[in-house]
Amino acid sequence: MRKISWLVLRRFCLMGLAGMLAVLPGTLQNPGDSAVGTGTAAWLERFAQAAESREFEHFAQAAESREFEHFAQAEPREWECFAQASGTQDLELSARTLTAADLQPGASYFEYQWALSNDGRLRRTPPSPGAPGSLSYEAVFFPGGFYAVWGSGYRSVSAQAGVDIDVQTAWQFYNSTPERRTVTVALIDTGVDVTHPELQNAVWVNADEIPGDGIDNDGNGYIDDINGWNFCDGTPVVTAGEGEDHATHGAGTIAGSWDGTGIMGIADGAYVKIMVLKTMAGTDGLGNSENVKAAIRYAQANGADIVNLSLGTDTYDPELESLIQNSPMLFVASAGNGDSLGAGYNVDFSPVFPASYQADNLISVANLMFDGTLEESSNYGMFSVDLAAPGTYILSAVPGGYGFMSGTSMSAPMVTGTAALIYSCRTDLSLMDVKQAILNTARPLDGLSGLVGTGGMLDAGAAIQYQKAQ
Ligand SMILES: [Ca+2]
Ligand SMILES: [Ca+2]
Ligand SMILES: [Ca+2]
Repeated sequence: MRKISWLVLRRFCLMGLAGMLAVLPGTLQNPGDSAVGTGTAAWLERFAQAAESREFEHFAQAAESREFEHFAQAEPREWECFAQASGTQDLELSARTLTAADLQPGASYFEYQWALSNDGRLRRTPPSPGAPGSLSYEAVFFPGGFYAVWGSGYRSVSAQAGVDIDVQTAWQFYNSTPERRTVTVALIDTGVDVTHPELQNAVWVNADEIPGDGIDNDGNGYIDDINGWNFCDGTPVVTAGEGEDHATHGAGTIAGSWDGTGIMGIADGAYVKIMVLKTMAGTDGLGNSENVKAAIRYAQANGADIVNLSLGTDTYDPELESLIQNSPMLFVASAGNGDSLGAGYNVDFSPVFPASYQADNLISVANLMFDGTLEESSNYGMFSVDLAAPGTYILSAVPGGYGFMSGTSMSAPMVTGTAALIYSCRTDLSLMDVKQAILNTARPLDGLSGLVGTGGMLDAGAAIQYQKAQ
């Protein structure tokens, strides 16, 4: 078999999928994030085998004939790959994903976390013109070696040193403060790998519930809900085994362990606890408003402070809006990943919910590229979107390992993690103060001017030192 040394994976196609499904009434979804990482090894193997056989031609032809739905339902990752290959005659197939050689067990991966500390070395090559009829591609270079190439159509980007959330200043301040408050963060999302070494000590535990006895010990209406609830299946099993890279990744960004190995979460998992509320099912991460509303009610009734909503729909639900507006919790929502062509759009005019709901306790987040501009696929809006945060080539936990993912679904957890870090050590601030701290200290960037309300990006180092106006 041909040696696989590159990976072709175009975000465009997941966008297409998201755009197609977004019109279904009442359908919520994770807004089209793309992903590659150690968790995708099985898929890569299948891709490699298919590429060696007639099967690939079959898939490519079928994709051209627009049997997209079939592939979306059957094998989304294959669909994504084969669909983007359609129309090509001379496809160069090569793939290389992060391996054990790149990410040594026990090593720190902090240098890969440009969102937290950007030294300016990360770059994306110009798309190669390629041979006629072939895909062009670009490589993404991290210090220590490239990890992947992505599909055509994206501009060349070189990182700007310092375009990061300045987490080190935030941690320095955090470590200088004497008080800690326990903060519960509800992740309304897919399930989470709660046994992941990055997360196992940061998962919320319902202290009033005895797991596995078939009794609702705390009388909250949910039997054996020890880490949260699976609203898709009506069970306490929050690790259900599919599509869980999405929420596991977000959880790692928020509270990945500070143990010197793997990634660093923004907040301290010793005090910030992840309540897992699975509402999004399948590898595509699809859900509905009823489950999201039930999850919000659960979060509020069981002590959550902050709710991360890396999901969206174009269907307005007044009950959901009212539920958010009248909640004491702070909500953080993704602005969404653009249209079917992967182009970000203005959600002031074409709203994405919950990001476009008008609520004092809601922060909506766009995706910031590592050169300080808005990512091409990120939605925006002066009235609906508050600020941008890093969301592209984000390394975090995925079931069984680590992976890079991109999208506004990765941007929202940056804000959620920062809010949790601040709220845990700034016992003088309310959750609404924390929102003001984050918005009032957003770092203005020319590339964000006129696109998001603050015209700026998340600055955790500044936000954590925010002084309330007297
Ligand atoms: Ca219970
Ligand atoms: Ca029980
Ligand atoms: Ca770690």
